[in-house]
Amino acid sequence: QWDPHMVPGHSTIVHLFEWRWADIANECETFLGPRGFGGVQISPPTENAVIEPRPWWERYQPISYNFVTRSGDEAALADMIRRCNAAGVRIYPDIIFNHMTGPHDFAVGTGGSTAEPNNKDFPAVPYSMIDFNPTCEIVDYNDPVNVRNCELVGLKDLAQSTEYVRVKIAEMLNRLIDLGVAGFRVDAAKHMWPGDMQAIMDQLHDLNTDHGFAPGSRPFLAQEVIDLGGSVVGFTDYLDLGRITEFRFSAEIGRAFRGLNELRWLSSWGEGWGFMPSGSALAFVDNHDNQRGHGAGGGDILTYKQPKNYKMATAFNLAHTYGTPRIMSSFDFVESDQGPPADAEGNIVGPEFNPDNTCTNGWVCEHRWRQIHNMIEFKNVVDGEPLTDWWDNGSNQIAFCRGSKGFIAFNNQFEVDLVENLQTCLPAGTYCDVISGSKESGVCTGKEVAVGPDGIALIVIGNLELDGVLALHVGAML
Ligand code: LAG
Ligand code: CA
Repeated sequence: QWDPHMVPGHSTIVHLFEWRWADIANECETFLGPRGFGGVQISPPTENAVIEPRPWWERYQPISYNFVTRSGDEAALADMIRRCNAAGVRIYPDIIFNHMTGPHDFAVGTGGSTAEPNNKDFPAVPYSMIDFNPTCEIVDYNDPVNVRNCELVGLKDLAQSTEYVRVKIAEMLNRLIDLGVAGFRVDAAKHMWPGDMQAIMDQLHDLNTDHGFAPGSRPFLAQEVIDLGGSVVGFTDYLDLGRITEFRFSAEIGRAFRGLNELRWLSSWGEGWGFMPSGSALAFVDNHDNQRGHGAGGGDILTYKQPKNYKMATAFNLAHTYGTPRIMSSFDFVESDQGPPADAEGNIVGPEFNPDNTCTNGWVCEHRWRQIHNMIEFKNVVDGEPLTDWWDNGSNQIAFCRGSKGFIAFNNQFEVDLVENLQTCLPAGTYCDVISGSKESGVCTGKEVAVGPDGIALIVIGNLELDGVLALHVGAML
């Protein structure tokens, strides 16, 4: 299902990677809801195997379907979903049902459940040997049977072809739907047969009308299918089920905003680049895997570690009409396996906030960067408007309008300023650039731009400025 069921006036999913449920509830009420964010992708809520020294990826190793993790227990999860929905923010849990935890003789979970993974014995679900595919390793990505029925990095591969396994998975998803989630991010979808996934989805409840969903609403799906083109098992198998991660978006936007591909080529961005149809795509600059070299996308993925380029790429994603955008919100890391900020007992230590809204305690909180959350507002203001009036300088300076409601310009030209009279498509007046500042109490803390009666304005982005982007919208008219 393709509709994320967001509340009118809201858009965009933010992945609050490894956040605790209680912190997400507060974030919905104090920041995300008031600023028009559409929803949160949350880390997996199902109990996972405890792996020392607590890498982030232990959460991709389920041991039971109890909702108890380092992010909190079921009561905290339920409270968070209820409060986020009340704040106008939807919740999309990351769900792992391709596999259970991997090659260990004995494992203990974050809720105290135990399992003998090598014997495929998971009494807390319960699953036993007959619920798994025979052991084999994924070695050939051009063989659909190998990709779907063998083990991904040694993780015990569930047989979704059996009715018992389908029922256990559907029961778990239905408990989340009844708690009020709007849909799911489906981990490792590429490693499951589309027909088996369909059979599971057919067992799901409609979304819970007590949380404001229209009667008959079906759960949104963001299926994780890594497909950079040219593979035998690709996204096309999953088009009938729901949205799909468009990894070529991530790889190509990274190349463009690193200066490895001229921005002028972005004039045909989207299907024109061979991407999947806009209505099928989840569009992202980076995700929790490829920001640290896991998953796919190559070495040119942009992350918070390249802030200027990253803010430009994110602004482009949020200004463009292609796909449903998801933005990443990270914890700071040095090692790719490193887990979230935690105390000596391994309890996650949540973020605290500086006066300028940014995070402390080891959390990066890209979604709280002014240049990013102001672009969420831009996206909401220009909702439904077409992309028009593309301009470029034949190289790395570009601009476009969103109908008569928004205008954005980028300067990625090496050592050259952008100084041009450009068509903004906006009504005449003075506007606040929401990248270099914000409109606060009627005053602009950044650049002011005067738009003439013909819609033309002098646009200036110096090549040494902190942000190579300038954005105007009718909500930031002075
Ligand atoms: C995904 N999408 O399809 C997730 O986005 C990705 O983060 C998951 O891998 C993967 N599928 C399986 O759910 C992550 C890490 C892996 C990690 C795995 C299981 O990227 O590195 O594997 O979660 O925790 C780890 C070790 C492996 C080991 C395996 C089993 O890195 O070396 O073989 O655990 O013990
Ligand atoms: Ca599988």
